[in-house]
Amino acid sequence: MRRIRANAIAILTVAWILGTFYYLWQDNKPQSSPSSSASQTRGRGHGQKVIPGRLEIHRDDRTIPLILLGSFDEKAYLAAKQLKPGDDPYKDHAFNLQESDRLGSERAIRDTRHYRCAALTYDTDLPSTSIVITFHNEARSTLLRTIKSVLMRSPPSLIQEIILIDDFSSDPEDCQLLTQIPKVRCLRNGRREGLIRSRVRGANTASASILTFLDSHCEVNTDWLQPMIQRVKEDHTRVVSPIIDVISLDNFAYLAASADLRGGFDWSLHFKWEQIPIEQKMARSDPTQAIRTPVIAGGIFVMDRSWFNHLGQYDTHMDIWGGENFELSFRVWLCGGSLEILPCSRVGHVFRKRHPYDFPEGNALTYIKNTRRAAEVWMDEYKQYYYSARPSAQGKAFGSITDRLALRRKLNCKPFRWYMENVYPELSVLKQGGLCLETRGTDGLGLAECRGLGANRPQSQVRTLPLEGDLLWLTVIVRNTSDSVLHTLIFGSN
Ligand code: LR7
Ligand code: MN
Repeated sequence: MRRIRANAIAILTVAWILGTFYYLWQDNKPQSSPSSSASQTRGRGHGQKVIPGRLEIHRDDRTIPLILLGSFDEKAYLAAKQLKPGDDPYKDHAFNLQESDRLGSERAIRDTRHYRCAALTYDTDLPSTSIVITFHNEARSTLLRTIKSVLMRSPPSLIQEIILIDDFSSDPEDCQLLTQIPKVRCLRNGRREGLIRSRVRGANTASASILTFLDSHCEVNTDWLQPMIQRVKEDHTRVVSPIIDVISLDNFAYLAASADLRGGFDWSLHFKWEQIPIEQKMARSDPTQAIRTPVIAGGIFVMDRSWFNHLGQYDTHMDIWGGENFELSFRVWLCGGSLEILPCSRVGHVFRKRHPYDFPEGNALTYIKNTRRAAEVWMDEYKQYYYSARPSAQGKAFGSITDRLALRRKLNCKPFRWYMENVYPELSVLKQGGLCLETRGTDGLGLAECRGLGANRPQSQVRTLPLEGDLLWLTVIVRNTSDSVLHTLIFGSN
């Protein structure tokens, strides 16, 4: 009896071991069925999810491991540019290059969307997009991570191509070698053009009907693309942005940004994130709903290609960096379109504290030239507030705007007053015309009667302009000559 029981246990044990081996073998066997397309997975289990640590890329309806990314040799690409011991890791890129290099190119990041986003569905026949990424001396590891995150986290059928515009970086191979990755193309500028002309060049060569712009140090998150393409497909005049998450410039942690923000600016045309107005916030019952925004940050957005061209692309007389986001935003709103942020689309971006590259004409002059062009073409009588907030802009060269004014007439765009009343009424103007804003002691600021006239006015006073309209609130930022903020004061009417 005992022997029989012992034998039975032994047989069962052997059967169990054999069964386990068979199961594992089955599970690891390469799966060859051609019909199991997008839902095919490799590795343990038969779930739909790709397991972390063995990320895969979906291409042409087949599931292939990322290592098979064309003939591209990732290791060699990254190894060719290594920090040397003792090098300052922040010097060339204004972020911690050592951390970026250490991370690898295909890390998992947290899905930062509201949980209700995961339940949304999108049309199965969404049009594909051309991704346009311009860069000047971007770090190889951040550039590659941008591209790989796009390939890993987008439905392959939606990615027509990834167009890199190398804006005259020191090493042409930074861009060129990446064309070994399927779908990646590279255009190199013969001289430094700046991001505005570079993006236009990219858009002009794009073949998909929808354009997607990205900075060269991003990481796109789960299902980032579908919500944006869906909104543009439904109405081609919409220009849409994701919520832009923060990638730490120090440790490259991926941090969720607040979902309650929109793009705004002050009269000096400085972009800022601001709270959605309280009435709008209270009216939002659905956290997945689009958020109307007066301006977009500028670097990460999706736009119908014909609409981009119809509206006059960008002002190509703007140089290097800055101001193009205001110009595009004003133009979109005033000429029949709209701007929105989609909370179910998330893209991480490395925010920096300084520009890691040079401006051939200087940073301040370039920003003034670009923003002056935006103000002169689009802001009508409101441009006076720009000049009062940025007195140094007066008299600075900004080139001819004849073509852009003609474009504005041709497109029959609305006056800036319409934008002020309907899109951004929160940016109101100061009523106390004729008073002077003065510094008081080391950290105070206030309105007072003007002392002295013209050149005799004390340096501590700036004259405010006679303004119309109701004052809701106004933020006054006082900067010193090197653009550091000395004071920030908020005036409210009630
Ligand atoms: O001469 C240049 N040529 C380039 O190709 C200068 C820059 N570039 C590239 C650069 O490599 C990068 O990929 O242009 C891109 C943007 O430059 P950044 O990353 O130095 O700019 P930013 O992130 O500080 O600036 C924001 O505002 C800019 C105004 O011109 C652009 O619109 C950027 O695209 C924009 N970035 C974003 O919107 C990401 C979110 C940040 C915010 C707010
Ligand atoms: Mn950037």
